[in-house]
Order: sequence, then structure tokens, then C-alpha cells
Amino acid sequence: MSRLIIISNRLPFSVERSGEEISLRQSSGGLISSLKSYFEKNTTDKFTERIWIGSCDLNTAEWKRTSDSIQGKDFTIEPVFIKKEIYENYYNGFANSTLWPLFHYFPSLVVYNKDFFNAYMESNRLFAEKTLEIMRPGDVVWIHDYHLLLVPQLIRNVDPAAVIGFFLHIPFPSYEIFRLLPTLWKRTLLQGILGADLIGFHTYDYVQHFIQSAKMVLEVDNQFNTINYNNRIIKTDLFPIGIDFDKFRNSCSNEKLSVHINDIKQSFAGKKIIFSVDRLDYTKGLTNRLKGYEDFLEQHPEWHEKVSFVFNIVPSRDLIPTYSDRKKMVEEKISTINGRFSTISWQPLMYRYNHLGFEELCTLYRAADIALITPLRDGMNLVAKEYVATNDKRGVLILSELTGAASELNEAILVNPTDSQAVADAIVMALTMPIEEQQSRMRLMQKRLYDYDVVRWVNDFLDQLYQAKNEQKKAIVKWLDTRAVSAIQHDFSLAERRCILLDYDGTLAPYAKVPSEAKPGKEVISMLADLAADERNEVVVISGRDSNTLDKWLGHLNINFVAEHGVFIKYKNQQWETQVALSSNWKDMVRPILELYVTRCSGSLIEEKKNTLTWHYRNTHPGLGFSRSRELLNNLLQMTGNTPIQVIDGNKVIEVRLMGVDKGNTALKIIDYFKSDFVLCLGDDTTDEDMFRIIRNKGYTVKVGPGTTAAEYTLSSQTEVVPLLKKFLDP
Ligand code: GDG
Repeated sequence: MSRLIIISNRLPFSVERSGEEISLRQSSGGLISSLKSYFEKNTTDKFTERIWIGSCDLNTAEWKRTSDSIQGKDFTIEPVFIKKEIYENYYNGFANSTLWPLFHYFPSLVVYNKDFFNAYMESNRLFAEKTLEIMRPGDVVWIHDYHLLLVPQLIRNVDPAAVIGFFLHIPFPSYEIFRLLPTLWKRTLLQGILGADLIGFHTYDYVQHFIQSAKMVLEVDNQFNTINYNNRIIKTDLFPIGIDFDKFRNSCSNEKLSVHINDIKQSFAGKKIIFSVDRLDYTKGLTNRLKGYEDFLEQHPEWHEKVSFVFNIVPSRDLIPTYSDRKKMVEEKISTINGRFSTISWQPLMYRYNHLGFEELCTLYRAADIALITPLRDGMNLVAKEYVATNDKRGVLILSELTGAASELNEAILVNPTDSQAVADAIVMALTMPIEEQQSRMRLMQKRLYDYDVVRWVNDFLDQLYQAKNEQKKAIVKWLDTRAVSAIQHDFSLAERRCILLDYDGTLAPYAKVPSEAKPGKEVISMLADLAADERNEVVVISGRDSNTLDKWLGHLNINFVAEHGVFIKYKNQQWETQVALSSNWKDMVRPILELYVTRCSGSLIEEKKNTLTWHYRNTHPGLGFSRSRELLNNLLQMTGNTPIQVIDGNKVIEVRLMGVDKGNTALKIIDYFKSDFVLCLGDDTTDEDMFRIIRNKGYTVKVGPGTTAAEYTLSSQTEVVPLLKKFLDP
């Protein structure tokens, strides 16, 4: 049994002071309401203890004084203390004046300030330190939100085996927005997040945006939602956050609440109630919403005195100037509307600026005929979900299509929040919607919210986290460590007829943007010459390259060559020999398709060899290159089915060639030819896997670079190849 450690910026309460007296209140906010609900549900739990790490407004002495009263029965609280100036620059600064506006598509509000970034790094370090202090082997760590993007990596650096999940509660923006950050910040943030084993987002789009940014900035490899980074497999997926459905649903049968609701109904007798509640935030689209309501009132005088909008704002981040400015703007707009349309007996807008108690919130959800939720951007938006869960018999949700919730609640009236006419029309549609239609829309949405509530959300995330960890274990490779190298050296020293098979691209030479640029360096050439100088060694460069290139680059060396994956062999001091009867008619059929993909994917190119046609896409936009390569693969496989043509999905290449030759069979032929009593074989690509499979039992096989392989050992990168081979010069 393990423990669950939750880390969020804030602990789930806020501190209120009156002189020496300190009192605590549950804070509002999406993350906190969801997680607290999960903890309170006390479900049959896989964890022996649940710990919540976060910052709070108490200093160390105050914490000592109040900690007993603060400790929750459902979880243990562990505070992180951050100096005021650092916290200020971290929280109001980098988190809420840089990341928050940028991730919500408000680039013009983003503040770029080095001190903010430094404070962010410093605070994240304090969170990581606190966690490492508490953590024990087997614990599950779940880090939340944009305040703590660096914490996963900071923990991973110290504890490589840690089980770490990360969830982002706000949108992850498209790469075009994310790239606005300075390069160092972009890299640091992405590397930070990639320290996790599982990275969760609310929607499919956010997942794709994140993968795209990681590819563009850190050049990570991915296969759908699985990312390969620093020799680790990291999963990303969508987990649309759920609410505590029962808590809101059951509020319907609370008698005290029914009395309140009747009171409200009476005071609004004869009027339909529109309701909204938001933190004061420019992302929530408050002025746009008011403009939509104003347009509605202007265009529909028949509804005057028959509708009231209860407009609630919860104070938030009031130390940040952008927020205090917004308050003024919103209040001016409210006064304008009320001034313009009010009568002696009717006020179209009821404005409140304070925190609502839970019961009051539910009362308003239930009394409202319409919830008007129109943020300009919102990671998810829980208010929309809570409104739906609370209303059993009627009610209409008008929801911004720019919220994460819109991808789940498509029976709501979806509007573009910037289009005030659309908002006005949606209000009319909602006011006149027949009750049966209200009920049927509500029922469908409720079913979905009931099925995927907060407990399901947490369990789903944690199950996937375990699964991600298991997949990592399965993919664990056997690294070629010093012990393994010594064993190979030992066998090598005893052997008389040694065969060293070396792939070229990605093994002897790093990949270049264009294949013709991947020439061998001086160091590789002299290492090969030295190896070949010992007459007990047969060095074979076994490549997909054509014979001319191999001759040009390495032909002066006293070694053996295989070109085009085995179509041609040249033993040392001999001529090139063709291993198969060549016919190139098939190329005329395949070439036009490859040419089409060169025009459809700029940066890609065709390499033509005697028996092979290759489409290279290393030098293209990673997203486009990958998706075009899937299309091309599909086209080619359809075209070449039941023919002797083989299509190979390689490392940023698609190769087409005649069947019958591959590196595996060719390697075997060469080993037999030399009657080798020692074999060492290095390669990095799909075509080298044929070799690894066939000669794994006949010698030592080493894959260069991460990824699953049939080779016995893995070497972490191409740069280690020459140093490794040098060890066989003087073992
Ligand atoms: C972030 C993302 C994402 C609000 N006012 C009162 C009150 N609340 C409660 C609501 C709801 C929560 O706070 C607000 O949640 P939201 O989802 O609307 O927004 P954020 O706080 O910005 O949360 C958001 C969320 O994380 C979860 O992942 O959905 O997109 O921005 O639960 O009920 N509760 C009470 N009185 C109030 O006055 N009692």
C-alpha cells in the first residue's frame, strides 16, 4: 500500500485575520473543490495516507499555533513556506501575469520579467524540496496546475524511480502562442512537465498542443500520445475533470435549501432568473457577457420587467493591476445597463461582489432558469457542470464554445462569447425553450456528469498513471554498461576471426538534414582504419546507402561494405557484387507517388538508389512530416499489396525496395563467409532490427538510441559509438 501526495500551489483553505485571531475558510476554485470532494468521499482507497502539500498565508510560528485545528481528517496537510517577496513574484508575477494570460490566449497582457521567472524557479524548488523530504518509495505524487510546471522534473532529478502524475487545469495553448515565451523559459517549462510519467489535460486539443510544443521546442519523438524523452516513455492524455455529482444533486432534496429557493422565487415573482458566478478574471468574458445582455434588453423590450440577471463575482487576484482595472470596467458597464433600463419596480442586473456559501450557491443554481456562462477561454469550467447537476427538472445552460466544458456539454446552447448578438439570441432561445426540451437536454448532460464524476476522474487518472509506469518497466532496456563492455572485450580478446558489423547513418555518423551531408568525420575514419589494421578484425559497414556513396566516403579503407541493405556486397580488395537480379520497372510505379509527397510536404526529398527508393522527411515540419508519412505509408501499402515490393517505415524515412534482401540475411551470409568466431553488431534503425533478430544468438547486438529493440544491449546515443569502438583497439 502506498501514500498519495497531492501538490498544489495553495492548501485548500484561506486565512482570515482579525487582530491576533486567525480563522480559516475553504477557498473557492476549481481544483480545490474537486480534490476536496474526492478526499471527503472517502472511497475504498488504495492509499494508506493522503497528504496535501501547498502554500498558505501563515508563517512558521502561526502554523505551529494553528496546525492542529487545520489538519483535516481526510488528509494530512504539509505547508510550504515561501518568503513574501518571492511568493509575490512567483504567484502574482510569473504564474498569473505571464503563464495565465498566455495560456488563455491574452498575449497582450503577458508580462515578461526575469525576476518573475527566477522567483517561479525558486518557489518550484521549495515545493520539490518539501515533497522529497516527505516522500517514501512507492508513494504516488500528483502535481497540479500551471504554478508548478517545474516540480515534476525537480523531483525526478533526485528520484528517477518516482511515480509522478501532472495535471494542467487550464488550457495548454497552441504552439503559435506558446512560442512567444523566450526560448530558455519555453525549454525549462516543457522539460519541467516532462519529468512526470503521466501528463493530463482537460481536452484532446490541449493534449495535441502540448505534444506539438514539445516536438517543436525539445524535438521529442512521439507515437500518438506517447512521448519519448531522455530515454523515458511519458504518456499524455485527456481527463476532463468531473464534479462531485451527488453533492450537487442531493442539494435538491435539502429542505433548508427548498425554503431559500421559495424565498428567492417569491422575490423574483413573475420574472425569469438568469444567473452567473465567476472569479473576477478577464478570461471569464464578463464585459462581453454584459454587452450580450444589453443587446438582448435593447432588442427585446417585451422581456423588460420579466427577467433579472443575478450577476455574481468572487474577488480574485486583486493585487494584480489587470484584475483591479477589470473590476472598474465591469462595474461601469453594470451601472450603464441598470441606469439605462431600470424602472421604479425593476432592476435588470443584480450585482454582487463577494464569496457565496455553498448552500447559497446551490440555491441560486436551482432558482436560476438560465445559467449564462460565457468565458473567453476556460480550461474546463466547473460552474457549468455544477449548474447542470443541481437542476433536476428544468433550466437552460448557455455556454461559451471556448471552454473545455463545451466538448462534453454539447446539449447546452453553445455561443461564441465575443459575439454579443449570438449571446442575445441565445438568451431569447433559452427563455422560450419548451420545458420538455429543457428536460431532455438536461438529462443527457446529467447522465454524462454522473458517469464521469470526480471520483471516476481521480481513479481514471491514477489508473493510467500506474499503467504508464508499467509500460515504462516493460520497455526497460539493457544498457551497455561497463560490465557488459568488459565481457564483450574479454570474448573479443580470445577470438581469432572477429566480425564487426556497423550500420552507417545514426550509428557511425549522426543524421544530417540532407543525406548527402552526413559525411564521416576524421575521428570515425581513423577509428575504422585502426580497427581494420588488426588482421583478426573484419570490419563491415552495412548500410542502406548506395555503393557510390560508400566508395566515395570510405572506399579507401581496408574494410568490407554492404550497400542498399544487402543488394550489393564488396568484400575487401574485391569488386561490388550484386546479390539479386535487379529489375527497376517497379520504380516507375512508385516514384510518382513519392514525388507527389515531396510537393505536399516541403523539406522532404527522394533519394534514389539502384534497388531502393527512399522518401526522407527529417527536414520537414515535425507534425506535417509525420502525418504525411502516415498517408504515404498507407498509399504505398495499398499499392504494393501482393507484389514483391517491400515498404519499410524507418527513422524519418520511408523506404521502398524489392523483397528478398535485408540486412539480417546479408549479415548472416557475411558471418558464414568469414567463419567468424566473434560478432559485434551496431545499428539504430528499423532495418537493423532484421540484423539483431537473426544474429542475436551468434554474437553481441547493440542498438544505438532509445526505443524497443531486438538487440541485446542499448547504447544511449550515437555520440557514444566511436568511444565504444575505440575500446576494442586496445582491449
Ligand atoms: C481552474 C480552471 C477548471 C466559485 N465561486 C464560488 C464558488 N466557486 C466554485 C465553483 C467551482 C469553482 O469554484 C470554480 O471553478 P471553475 O472551473 O469555474 O474555475 P477556476 O477556479 O478558474 O478553475 C478551470 C478548473 O480549474 C478545474 O480543473 O475548470 O477552467 O481555470 O467549483 O462552484 N464556490 C462557493 N462560493 C462561491 O462564491 N462556495
